[in-house]
Amino acid sequence: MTTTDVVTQRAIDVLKANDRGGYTIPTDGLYPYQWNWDSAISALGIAEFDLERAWQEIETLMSGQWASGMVPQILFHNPATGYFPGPETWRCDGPVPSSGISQPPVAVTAARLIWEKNPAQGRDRLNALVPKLRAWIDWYMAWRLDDQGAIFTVHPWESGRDNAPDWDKAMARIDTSGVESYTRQDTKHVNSAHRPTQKDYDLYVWLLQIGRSAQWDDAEIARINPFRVSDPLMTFITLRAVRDFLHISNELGHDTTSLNQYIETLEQGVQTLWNPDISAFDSRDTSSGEFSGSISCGSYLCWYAGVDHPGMRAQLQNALAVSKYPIASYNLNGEAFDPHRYWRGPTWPCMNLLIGLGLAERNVPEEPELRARIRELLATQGFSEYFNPIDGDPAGGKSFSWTAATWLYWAR
Ligand code: 9YW
Repeated sequence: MTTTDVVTQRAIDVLKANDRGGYTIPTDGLYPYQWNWDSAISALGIAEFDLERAWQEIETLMSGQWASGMVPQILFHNPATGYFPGPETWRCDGPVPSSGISQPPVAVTAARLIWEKNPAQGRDRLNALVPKLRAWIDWYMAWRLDDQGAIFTVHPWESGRDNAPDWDKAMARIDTSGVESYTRQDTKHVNSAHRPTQKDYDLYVWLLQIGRSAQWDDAEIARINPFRVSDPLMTFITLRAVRDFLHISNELGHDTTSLNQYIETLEQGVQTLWNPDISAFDSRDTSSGEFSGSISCGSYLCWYAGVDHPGMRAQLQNALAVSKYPIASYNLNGEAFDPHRYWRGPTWPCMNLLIGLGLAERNVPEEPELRARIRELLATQGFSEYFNPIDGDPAGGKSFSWTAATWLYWAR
C-alpha cells in the first residue's frame, strides 16, 4: 500500500465510523446529529466509495425539509446527548425534529456532482429530489434575498461560520440581556480557547429565542429579527446551487421558470459585496449598509460561483505567500485574526475543497499548489475539524467527516 492508499483508507474509515444509518454525523461527541452542509460535503466523499450511500445521505437530509421549502441546519433524527441546543430548545415542528434555521445549500451542488459520477444509475434518484431542491432554492430567494440581490443570514449558525468577524459589528448592536440561562456542551468536548466565546453564545441563544417566539414563521422572523448580514459565502453558494439546478433541470427536462432570473439577480448581488477598501468580497450589514471589512474563506468562493475577479486572484496569491496552510477562515493580517479560534483564523479543509473546486473549474493556475498544501496537511495531521494556518496544528473535533471527505474528493 502506498502512503496515499493508507490515508485514503483512513478517510473511508472515518466516514464509515460516523455513519449512523442513512446519515453521517460530523464527529462523535461534539456533533451527534445530521448537519446540513456537512452532509452535503460528506456525500461527495462517500460517493468515492459507495454511490448508493451518497444518494441516501442527500435523501435523508431532504427528508427533514419543511413545508416552506426550508431545509434545516440540524436534523435530530435520534436522541443523543452532549449537544446544546437540542430539539427541546428549538421547539420546531418539521417532519423530523430539527433546528429552525438553514445552512448554505451545498447539497444542491453535491446532488449534481454525485449524479455526474453515474448519470444512468442516478437518474431516478435525482428526479425524485428535483422538486425538493427547487423548493429549497425558492425559499432562499423568497426569505434570504436582500434588496440588492445578495443572500443574507439571520443567525451566525445559519451561515455555517459561527464566530466569523463578519458578524462582529451587527452583533455589537444587539442587546442580549433577555437571554435565558443555558449550559454549553461544546466546551466539554474541546478546548474552550478554540471555540466561540460566551458572549457569542449568548447572541446565538438570544437569536434562537427570537425565532422561537415567532414560532419559526418566516414573515414574522423577517419582521422581528434584528440580525441580517449579507454574506459572500451564502451568496456564492446559492448562486452556484441555482446554476447547478438549472443544469440538472435542463438535462432532465424539468421546469426552469425563474431560474435565469435568479442567476441574474444573484450575479448582480455578489457585485454589491465587493468592498474596494479591502479589495475583496466582504459581508454587509443590511440595516446599516456597512461592510464588515473581513477577508474570509467565503471571499474566495467567487470561482465556485462562476465569478472571476482580478482582485481576488491577487488575494489568492497573497494567501499562498503569507501562510503555509491557506486558505484561512480569516485573513492573517486582519485585526481580528486568531489562529486558534474557530472561524476567526484557522484553516478549514472543507472550505478549501469548495474553493479548490471553483479554481479547478475556472483553470486558475494556483489550484494545484493549494491542493498540494492541503494534501500535505491532511496526510500528516489527520482529519481534524480545523487547523492552525501557520503551523498546521490540528484543533477542534477529531475524525471529522467533511475533512475526510475533502481528502477523498479533492486533496488526495
Ligand atoms: C453548531 C457541524 C457544524 C458546522 C458549522 C460549524 C459548527 C456549530 O459545526 O457549528 O453548533 O452548529 O460552524 O459550519 O456545520 O460540523
